[in-house]
Amino acid sequence: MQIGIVGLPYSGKSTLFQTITKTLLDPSSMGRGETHQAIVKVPDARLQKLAEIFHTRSVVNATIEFVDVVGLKKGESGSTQFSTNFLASVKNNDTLVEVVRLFANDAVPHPDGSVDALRDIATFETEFILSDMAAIETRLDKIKRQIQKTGDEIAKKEQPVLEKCLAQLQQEKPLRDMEFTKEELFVMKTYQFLTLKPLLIALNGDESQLTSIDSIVEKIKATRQGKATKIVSFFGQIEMEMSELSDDDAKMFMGEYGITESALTTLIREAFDLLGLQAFFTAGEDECRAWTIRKGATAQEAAGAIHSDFVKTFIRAEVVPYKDYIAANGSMAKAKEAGAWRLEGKEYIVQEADVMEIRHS
Ligand SMILES: Nc1nc2c(ncn2[C@@H]2O[C@H](COP(=O)(O)OP(=O)(O)O)[C@@H](O)[C@H]2O)c(=O)[nH]1
Ligand SMILES: [Mg+2]
Repeated sequence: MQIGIVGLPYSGKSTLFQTITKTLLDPSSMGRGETHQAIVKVPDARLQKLAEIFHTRSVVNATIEFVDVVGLKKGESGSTQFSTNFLASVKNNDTLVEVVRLFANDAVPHPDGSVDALRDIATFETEFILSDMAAIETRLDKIKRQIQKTGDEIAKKEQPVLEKCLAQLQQEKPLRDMEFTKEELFVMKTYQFLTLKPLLIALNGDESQLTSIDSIVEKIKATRQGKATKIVSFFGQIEMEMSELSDDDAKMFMGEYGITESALTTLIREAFDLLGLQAFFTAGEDECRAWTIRKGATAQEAAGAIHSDFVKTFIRAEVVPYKDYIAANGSMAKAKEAGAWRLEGKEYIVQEADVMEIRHS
């Protein structure tokens, strides 16, 4: 999974990127506007616990790739220019984290002259809507000519889907708010529409907003409903300082500020939720590992996440819910005695945090 971090200049994207990926960017490279990418281990206390039981040699976390998407610049007219290049690099991501500035900082003036989260959110929405509309209009023109000329069957299927999308965008609404059938989504897949991507709006506050940020989030939530949009907050500067501390010191520091969860933990949890993803585990002395699958995936699909061959060679899955597995101290036999062990077929719907052993031929 690839998460793109977007936002206006000086909203705190690179600060967030450096904090969650624990990398330090060379300030000169930031000035050159290079795109930065890093793979991050999904922190998972449950996986650590499994590894402790087995004194496991190898612990493998699930991973997510984060991209600090650069390329937004102030245009000649004074407002931010959403270049074709920028929009193209946004398209490559599965989901977007949109950093919106709440903090005041006279040393780095906001590109639009004042701090106004709702305005910044609207700016992005409008630009993304216009970009999707332009792509659809160009494509519809082509398709209509094609249908007239050759009666192309694929084009005939595409036309109503694109028209449905266009109608929504013309009402200045993003595609992610709509319901689509599987078939429609399949047709739309190649376009990588920007307003279809799940959106996580991350409000970047500062020290003076530690106590008021929750009410700011609530206020913005009230105006921004939508099934694939979420709003969270974080404290860029504070987290940046924290990331330089040892884990224990960081915990103390967080406690002092009343921050209960790091930005990384929040972002990953919310992104998993937005994308409808969940984890399952495999555990043993050699390796404890977290795997990512979509919610509603079957045992057979889960096996396929481990190895594509397992889809065909799948026989049964031994399944124990995580809590019961820990209670049985990692012993399938003990879990069986406790009545928590099950042998499931390929249609079994995997539950969040199931510990599984795949039997295959
Ligand atoms: N006061 C304050 N300054 C911040 C915060 N987050 C970022 N900054 C500063 O804002 C400037 C721009 O941040 P940066 O992460 O480079 O923004 P980007 O342009 O979105 O990548 C830097 O000088 C940061 O130190 C914050 O939470 N509070
Ligand atoms: Mg930056």
